[in-house]
Amino acid sequence: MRKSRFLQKFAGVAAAVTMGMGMLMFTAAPASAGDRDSVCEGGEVCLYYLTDLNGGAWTINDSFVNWFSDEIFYGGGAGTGSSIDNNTWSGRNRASFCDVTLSTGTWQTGSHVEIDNGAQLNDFNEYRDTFSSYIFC
Ligand SMILES: [Ca+2]
Ligand SMILES: [Ca+2]
Repeated sequence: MRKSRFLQKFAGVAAAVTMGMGMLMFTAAPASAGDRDSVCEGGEVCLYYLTDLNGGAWTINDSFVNWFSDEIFYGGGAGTGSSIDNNTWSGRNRASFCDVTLSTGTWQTGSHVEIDNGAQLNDFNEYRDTFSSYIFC
C-alpha cells in the first residue's frame, strides 16, 4: 500500500516534469527558429531599411545587441545584404515584455529612442541612419 502510493506520487511528479519540459520546448522552438531573418515574430525586435517597416528587415530575439556593424538586412527588399549599422529608418517592438531602447552609439551610448512594448515607429525621423545598438527594458 505504501509502495503503490509512492509510485502514484512519483508518476504524478514525472508527468508534471514531462509536461513542463514539453511546454518549455514548445515555447522556445518557434522563437529561436526565426532569429536573424526578415519575419517579425513574437519576442523579437525588428528593424527596417525603409520607413513604414518596408525594405530589408532584421529581426532578432536577443535581449541586447551592442554592435550593429556585424548585422545585415534580410528578406530581398531594398537594402538586403547591407549592414544595419547607421542604416535603419523604422522599427517594431514585438519583445512582448518590455520597451526597446535604440542607441546611436555602440554599447547603449549616445542618444536614445524607445519603442514601447508592442509598438512600432514608422519613421525614426532625425534618427534615421543613426542606430548602432539596442537593449530590451
Ligand atoms: Ca524573425
Ligand atoms: Ca551610430
